[in-house]
Amino acid sequence: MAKLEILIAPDPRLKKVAQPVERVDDEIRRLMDDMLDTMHGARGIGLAAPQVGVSKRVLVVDVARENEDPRPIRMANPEIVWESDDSICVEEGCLSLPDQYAEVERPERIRVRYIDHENEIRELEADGLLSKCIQHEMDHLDGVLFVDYLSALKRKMILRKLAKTRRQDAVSV
Ligand code: GNR
Ligand code: NI
Repeated sequence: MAKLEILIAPDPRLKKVAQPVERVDDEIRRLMDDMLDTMHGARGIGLAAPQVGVSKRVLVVDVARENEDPRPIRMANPEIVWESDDSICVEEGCLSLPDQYAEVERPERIRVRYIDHENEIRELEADGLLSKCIQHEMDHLDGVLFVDYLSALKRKMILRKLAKTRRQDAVSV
């Protein structure tokens, strides 16, 4: 497995709508494994392919705690087939928006249909952190970041701060 570079906002590649995969073959399986490696290395609980510059509808999540056995989930072409009427507001972070956090309201429970790493169609019902994380990753496949749920002013402040940090990093190396 290989670690990939995680794109940081603002980056136009994070704003694109990703393409469905035709089938999960060795190339996609390898991408999923590399994404899990990258995500675990960055101590994240989820990662979507656009975050590593691949415009495909592929995501991985693992909400196991560090003292628990890993529980990786690999998904291609995920679709929400049901969501609960009740929603909850939880603070989110994003590996593409380092050190930025904000509360986002989303449906509490979802049922998602996807293609797994063996190219089988599966369904999964999720609540709690897993539900939040899958929805956050699915947003990435449509070019949506959690800052897009904030006011335009808050979003601009966060993106300007990140752009400035990147310019400073660029001169100091
Ligand atoms: O690591 C992550 N933590 C997190 C916390 C609350 C809600 C969503 C997330 S996903 C994030 C990793 C990431 O950026 N995935 O795209
Ligand atoms: Ni994210």
